[in-house]
Amino acid sequence: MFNTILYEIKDSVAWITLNRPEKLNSFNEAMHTELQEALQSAENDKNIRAIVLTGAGRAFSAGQDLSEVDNSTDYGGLLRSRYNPIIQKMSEIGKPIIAAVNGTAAGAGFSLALAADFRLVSEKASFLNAFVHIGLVPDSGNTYYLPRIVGHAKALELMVLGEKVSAAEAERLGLATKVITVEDWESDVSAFAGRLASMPTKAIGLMKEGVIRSWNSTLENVLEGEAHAQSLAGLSTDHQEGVQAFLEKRQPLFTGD
Ligand code: T3D
Repeated sequence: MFNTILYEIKDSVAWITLNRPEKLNSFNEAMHTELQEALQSAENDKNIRAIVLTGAGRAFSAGQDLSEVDNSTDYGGLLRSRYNPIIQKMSEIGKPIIAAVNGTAAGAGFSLALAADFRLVSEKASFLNAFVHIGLVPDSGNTYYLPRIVGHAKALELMVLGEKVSAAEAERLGLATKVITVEDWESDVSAFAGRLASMPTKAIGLMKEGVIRSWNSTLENVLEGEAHAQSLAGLSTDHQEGVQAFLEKRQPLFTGD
């Protein structure tokens, strides 16, 4: 049903693969629309408890399809209508999102990876804040997430110099949750996604919300936010199961409820 992405569900995990390999999975209008639809569908489906975003072929994504823009393009409008809703949605989905960065992540492709909750990075992948090379500024949440992940000075350096960041360097900077060898790529990504999909989903969703809220809040507001989130988590079946399992000295079996 999609032309520019693949959407598969396996064992409570939604796998979304950007699928324009001949263009290094750069974004055209159809891919924006389809990614938005896929994310919405993964959010709505109660049986899905983790989402993996990855790319077909040798790239994760090279950002905007530059053959689709010219000097009449309304960049601000394009961001507001196509990229920003995707980045916003990723922060709102109460389920863990993993960017499985299989290859180059450049421009808005880098931003997309930053907006995920985890970045599993292939040893042959790299990150490139390519915007400066075409006289643009980082967008799609890049100026929000990058300094929060690597710190102010490093973020500005990556934005201004636009140098390639290898997988090893990404791990050193805290950009990569884990670097994975080519041989172990599929099995390790599946295992990590499966692990997240077996965890207490509601609590994870509340953690995502709490961490984002903390950046724009006072301590007082954060404390109240935590109390509110804990009341919700405390009502979940997974919480009851977690306590019961602890008391019975067994592993918990979380269902996401
Ligand atoms: O509102 C707005 O629209 C503004 C929003 C902007 C968001 C952005 O993302 S701006 C940044 C856009 N992206 C870039 O500037 C990255 C451009 N690409 C590159 O710098 C390089 O391709 C890479 C470093 C990513 C990879 O280099 P390399 O040497 O491995 O591959 P390549 O040979 O450059 O690319 C392979 C093919 O993919 C090639 O096509 P061909 O010659 O085989 O027919 C190349 O043209 C195509 N390709 C790569 N990136 C893009 C692309 N085609 C269209 N758009 C691309 N972004």
